[in-house]
Amino acid sequence: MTERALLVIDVQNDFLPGGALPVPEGDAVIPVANALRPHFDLVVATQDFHPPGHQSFASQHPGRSPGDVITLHGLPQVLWPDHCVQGTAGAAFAAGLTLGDAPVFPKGMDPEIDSYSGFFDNGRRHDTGLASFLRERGVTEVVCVGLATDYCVKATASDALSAGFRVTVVEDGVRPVDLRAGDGTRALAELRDAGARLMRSASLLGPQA
Ligand code: VGL
Ligand code: ZN
Repeated sequence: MTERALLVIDVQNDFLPGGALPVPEGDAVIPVANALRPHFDLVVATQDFHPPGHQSFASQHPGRSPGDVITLHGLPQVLWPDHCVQGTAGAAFAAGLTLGDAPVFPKGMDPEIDSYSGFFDNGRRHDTGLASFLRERGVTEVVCVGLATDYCVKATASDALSAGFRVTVVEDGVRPVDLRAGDGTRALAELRDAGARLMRSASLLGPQA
């Protein structure tokens, strides 16, 4: 039985330098994900996959700018540049990323609600099926790499903990947006306090891994 799965979170062109919502050094997670992949029997990718006109886009809120925070259906919502729109190159996985036949769990398709986590949308209204998919395959631990530490990695790892998985976040395999300086560092500290293990990829690639 597969016990550990690698979760490759939102490693998409729009989150890379030069993309619509660039994560500083976002491309640095690609070689880490590629190096870890052969060490796992099961690899799963999440994909931010918004329809045009998604309500998380600042462009849908006249007078607002990316980075502003509004209330959307009762939830705080950071407004973003248009990004990861279905069918665009920006939504595609990074060219250098090797995913093989990894199943893909798309999220963020409901135009009215954002979805940082690969498990649930931000209002926990819609379950992507990822938790049951992993459980059915005997997964007890998820190892997280991808983008961005302070949004989708944080939400996905946190929901994985809530769902009862052991969670490892690969420190050198994630990068933050850091809208506010220190957001990424704080996100990792919060995940650690919630029970996640933080590890460097080198220790997962070692002979004991
Ligand atoms: C993400 C902001 C908006 C992410 C997705 O993948 O971390 N961040 N949509
Ligand atoms: Zn998004």
